[in-house]
Amino acid sequence: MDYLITHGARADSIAHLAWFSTAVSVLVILIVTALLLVGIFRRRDLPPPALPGMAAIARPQGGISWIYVGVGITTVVLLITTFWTFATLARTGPQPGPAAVRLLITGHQWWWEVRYLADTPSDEFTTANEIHIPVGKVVEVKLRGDDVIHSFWVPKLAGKTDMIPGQENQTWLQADREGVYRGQCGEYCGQQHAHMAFEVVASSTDEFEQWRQQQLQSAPATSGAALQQGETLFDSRCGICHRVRGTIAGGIVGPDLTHIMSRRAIGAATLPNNRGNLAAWIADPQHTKPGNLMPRLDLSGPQLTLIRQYVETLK
Ligand code: HEC
Ligand SMILES: [Cu+2]
Repeated sequence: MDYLITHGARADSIAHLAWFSTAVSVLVILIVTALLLVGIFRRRDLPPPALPGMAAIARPQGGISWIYVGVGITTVVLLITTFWTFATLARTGPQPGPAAVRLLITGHQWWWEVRYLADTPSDEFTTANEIHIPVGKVVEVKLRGDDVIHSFWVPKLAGKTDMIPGQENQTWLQADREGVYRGQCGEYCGQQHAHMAFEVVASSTDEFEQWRQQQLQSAPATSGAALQQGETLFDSRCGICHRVRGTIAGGIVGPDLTHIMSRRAIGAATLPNNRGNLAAWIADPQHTKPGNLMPRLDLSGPQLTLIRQYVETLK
């Protein structure tokens, strides 16, 4: 989350300006403190009092020149900061070239819907809370808000852009090196705002393409009585809110679960995606993320196991 050490063109120019203004601010505090201490402790020979017991009123010579110097230095520093800010805006605003990947990201309380856009509809798909991008390529990001205002923020790659209901904003990203970058909602949006996070996985073009092809697939048909039972239960208890492409589960209230097992985390980067956390989440999502919009479904132990086993096939 450290925004002063960045790994993408867009965040880099913001970071340089941030370092400059931080350095200037620290310098100003040091200089003012030093001058104050000098003012306090410097001995000065005052003229003798005109009346016994009274201090003389005297205007010390040369004080006004400090004001001129101070105003001069401040003006220069502010002008530098102003033009540097203009230059940074010019560099970070417009997208630097054609996009290799186009995304439409919608902020929901409290998770991220991520749609990969394409010219051919069959090349489009929807996922959630984990964004894969090819390294070194420009990624165009359209942003929408579903319920309240959220803000899309990946500190190491780009500054914040708001996601506003009824309005489409646009931003772009570019990662200079492979890695996993954490993103966070940057605009207070309710009870679970702090647990509205996501991850950007930047990988080589080949790896990205492999991931994309895999995400385009529908869920495989289930085989075996237990898994089929799990799927039926899932369809009736979960399918109203979650979509699993290739099945009758078609809900869009919650994240698309077609490839949930390919994701590193659940609950919008709240818990690592492993068997224990997955079971705990399905059993009682309100325990780990109180107030989130997936209700506790009061499943029996065997039902929970059947559903969990089915969900684990969604790779
Ligand atoms: C009333 C709608 C609703 C129902 C019913 C529902 N969910 Fe959810 N589910 C959600 C919402 C909303 C979220 C996102 C919560 C968040 O992260 O804030 C979610 C999140 C999840 C996640 C985490 C996904 C991710 O990418 O982080 C899993 C897994 C999940 N649900 C499984 C299930 C299963 C299994 C069932 C059925 C037993 C179920 N859900 C029933 C609405 C629902
Ligand atoms: Cu938010």
